[in-house]
Amino acid sequence: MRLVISVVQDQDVNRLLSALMEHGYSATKLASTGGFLKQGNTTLLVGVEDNQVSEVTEIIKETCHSRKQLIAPMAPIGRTINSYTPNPVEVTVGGAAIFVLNVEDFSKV
Ligand code: 2BA
Repeated sequence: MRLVISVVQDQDVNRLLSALMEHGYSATKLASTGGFLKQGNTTLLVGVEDNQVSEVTEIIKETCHSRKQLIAPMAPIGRTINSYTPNPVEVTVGGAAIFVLNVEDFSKV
């Protein structure tokens, strides 16, 4: 069994959850915050059989879009003076960051 952990943008999460449910997958939605932008995003946990990983990954790819985001000048993007940004910086966020972990054991009690 595998655990697919995906960090997705909030704008994509409802469509992604609907698509996962339509295909019969269970998912857990966690509110999360990106370390770089310090903005909200969503982390989904999906426990699947090994042979289902590619389908879940494909659903995530189809549903989650990349978006460009500007970090305003002067905004602190870290805790040190080295992360000070004098000019606007454009970053491309998403589609999704996907991690696939081996699951040692899974049970429902
Ligand atoms: P954030 O950490 O807020 O990052 C948002 C976007 O900022 C990233 O988009 C990337 O384009 C840019 N970025 C992140 N760190 C950077 C850095 N040190 N220097 C320059 N630009 C940087 P994505 O790569 O699509 O990531 C979207 C969100 O997914 C991230 O939000 C974070 O919450 C999560 N994520 C991405 N990679 C991760 C990883 N290796 N481990 C854990 N979470 C990750």
